[in-house]
Amino acid sequence: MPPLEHNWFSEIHENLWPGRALSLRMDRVLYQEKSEYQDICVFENSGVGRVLTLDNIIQITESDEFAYQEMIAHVPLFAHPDPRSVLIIGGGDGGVAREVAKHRGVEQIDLCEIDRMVIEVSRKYLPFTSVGFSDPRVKVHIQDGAEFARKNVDAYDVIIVDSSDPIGPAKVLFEEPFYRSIEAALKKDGIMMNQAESIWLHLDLIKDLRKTAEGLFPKTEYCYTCVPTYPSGQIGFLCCSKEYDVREPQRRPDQAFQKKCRYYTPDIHKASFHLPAFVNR
Ligand code: SPM
Repeated sequence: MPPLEHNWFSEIHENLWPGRALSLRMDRVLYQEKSEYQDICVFENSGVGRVLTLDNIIQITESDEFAYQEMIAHVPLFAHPDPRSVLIIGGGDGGVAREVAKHRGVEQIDLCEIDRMVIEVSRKYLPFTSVGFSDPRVKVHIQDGAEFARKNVDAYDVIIVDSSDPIGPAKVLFEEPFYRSIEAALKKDGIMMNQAESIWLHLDLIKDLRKTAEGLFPKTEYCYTCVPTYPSGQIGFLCCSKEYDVREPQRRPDQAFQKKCRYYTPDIHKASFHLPAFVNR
């Protein structure tokens, strides 16, 4: 249960972001239960709308979720010339599926989420993201993502790992054996996009992840987006590719597609790979 102090939620985590916390007033708590894996809470805040937290960590807010979901989906999908099969690992709120489904050429969207309750709660309280589940191409698998990837070799053009932070059920998704299974689950020119934390908080973790990925993929790059309600306001992704240079979109969104995006543009795609000097060093 989130720490309640005069109805304020504070995202306190001494290991992940010591000594700091973003606070949001809980104007109305819509849901609060413990699943088999984690605490799940949905509340409303007058400034940022509906908020989903897992184990007291903000996963999405209605006001800025698009900045994350669009980038984790469209960067790898536009970096691939013809993505047809996509696997989403995690993504139980449905927002990444919503974005992937915008790509008409994609024929198969498998979503593997370990916690059924996250999907059920999102369907009920977060219609703006769970709309992603209504696309007929989306097939939901309630399973451990690492195991699912291991069993599906040479199967996907793009794999998106929309995980929570590297603690609890998501910890394994930041480890070498998981990266190895993803490499094997991708086709010979496949691309993986993995939630890879903040340059302001987790440089060492990013360095380690990149080292792991570089041992397996010929091209590995870090790109980022701005999410004001995540600690530090910034979150990045590791984009690992077997063939294409992911920093350049291989295709451009047409006008109709671009109209549906609030964050992604081809220029943002390219810009997101340019990193500050202290990170490059
Ligand atoms: N579909 C959206 C799910 C969000 N997954 C990522 C959540 C990360 C939350 N912590 C951010 C910490 C920033 N370093």
